[in-house]
Amino acid sequence: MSNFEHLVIILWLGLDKLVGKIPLVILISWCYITNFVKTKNKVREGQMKKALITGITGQDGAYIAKLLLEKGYEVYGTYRRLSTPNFWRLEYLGAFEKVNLIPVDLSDFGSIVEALKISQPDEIYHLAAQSFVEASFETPVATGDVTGLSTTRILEAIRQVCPDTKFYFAGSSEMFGKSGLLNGEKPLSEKDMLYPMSPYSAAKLYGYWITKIYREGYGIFAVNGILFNHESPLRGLEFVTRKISNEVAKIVLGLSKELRLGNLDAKRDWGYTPEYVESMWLMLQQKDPDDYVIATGIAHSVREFVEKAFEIVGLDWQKYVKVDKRFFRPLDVPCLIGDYSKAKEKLGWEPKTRFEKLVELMVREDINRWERWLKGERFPWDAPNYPSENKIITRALRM
Ligand code: NAP
Ligand code: F7E
Repeated sequence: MSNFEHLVIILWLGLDKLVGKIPLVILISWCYITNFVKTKNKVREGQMKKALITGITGQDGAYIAKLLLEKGYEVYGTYRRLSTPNFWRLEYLGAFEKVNLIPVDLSDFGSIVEALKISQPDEIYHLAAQSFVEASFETPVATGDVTGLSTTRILEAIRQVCPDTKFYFAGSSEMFGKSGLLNGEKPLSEKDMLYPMSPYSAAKLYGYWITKIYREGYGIFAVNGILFNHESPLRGLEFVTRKISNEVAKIVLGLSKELRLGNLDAKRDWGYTPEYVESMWLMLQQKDPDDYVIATGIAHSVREFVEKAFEIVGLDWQKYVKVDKRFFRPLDVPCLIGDYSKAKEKLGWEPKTRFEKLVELMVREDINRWERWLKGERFPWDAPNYPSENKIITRALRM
């Protein structure tokens, strides 16, 4: 509905007591019907932009789907067939019913081509990946295929089917790897050396370079977002921030007794995901394609995250946290801090949510969810189905 239509309804509400409810119902129905017709006409006239999101079921995929819907896009998302459906994030954000889903296997070139033909997108956000660094040490070959090589499959499909489509690749701060250490904890910019320290970041580096090659070789509008860690209540439970916020919530409600973690000394530059997906969209609205670092410019250690999370609920973290070898990695980037000045200058993008606020909003949301759960309320949410990590035999346990 337009602002004018909202205003009319508010004024009418004032008159409602005088004239009764029937005219109000007619007016609201009329506004919704005209709005629906306008939207349909926009699609028919080709004014409405179309976006295709790979990895729409993940944290970033769900948030960018919501953002694009709010901007009036027609949104398509690819998903992979799983034995148990995984649409909880889209449902949580109220976006599930509003997006179009296309089954795609990223190892299957034909299914990617089909998805481009069905959606005819103006913009593609390629977010699907085996995104967990620790798991990439367990499955290095599969990670290379889905996180790295799938990027070439999509770019090649764009080149063949829709060369005017704009393409976003989800690059990662992990690509800087050892550079973070060699730099003496100086914030890293687009000009710094890329020096991966995991099969995940090596695969991302491949995706990053193939994106540049299709940009320079074929003139495709292809950009790399080099995003530093970004978190939210929709973050996967295996990542350290959400693992902490979820377990702190359970401990304070008497549902758990301890939190087992790996390297507490690692430092990361943690930002808030809804702000980071906005930067992806901004990158595709520029006149020319380019690559951008997105970060907050400040890093904190895992230990600091833990301290802050327990402080919020008034508990002493040292009584609950146990260090467990299983969660160490054969190689771990010690410190990553990003310099986002180019994004600030060219995109007008800046982070808003700082570390303390981020930890607090994640812990409070997990407490809220467990409280609702304990009262018997059922809603789409990952934690109740999450298995105990005690059964997981990681490579680090065998080293
Ligand atoms: P996420 O929550 O782990 O989501 C990953 C998405 O990829 C999910 O939709 C997942 O589908 C899909 N996927 C995984 N393996 C797949 C496969 N073999 N075939 C098809 N789809 C597959 O990750 P995220 O945090 O949203 O991150 C989005 C992207 O940004 C990823 O490429 C990640 O590497 C990159 N990135 C993330 C961060 C960060 O801090 N979040 C920072 C830099 C870069 P299922 O739901 O079916 O598993
Ligand atoms: O680890 C340490 C761990 O798994 C952060 C992905 O989105 O961001 C993410 O990758 C740090 C590491 O994220 C535990 O060793 C300690 O040093 O939350 P994480 P990540 O590896 O930084 C980048 C930018 C991406 O691109 C990735 O897709 O925390 N740590 N103890 C632990 N980590 C985990 N997961 N679990 C622990 O128990």
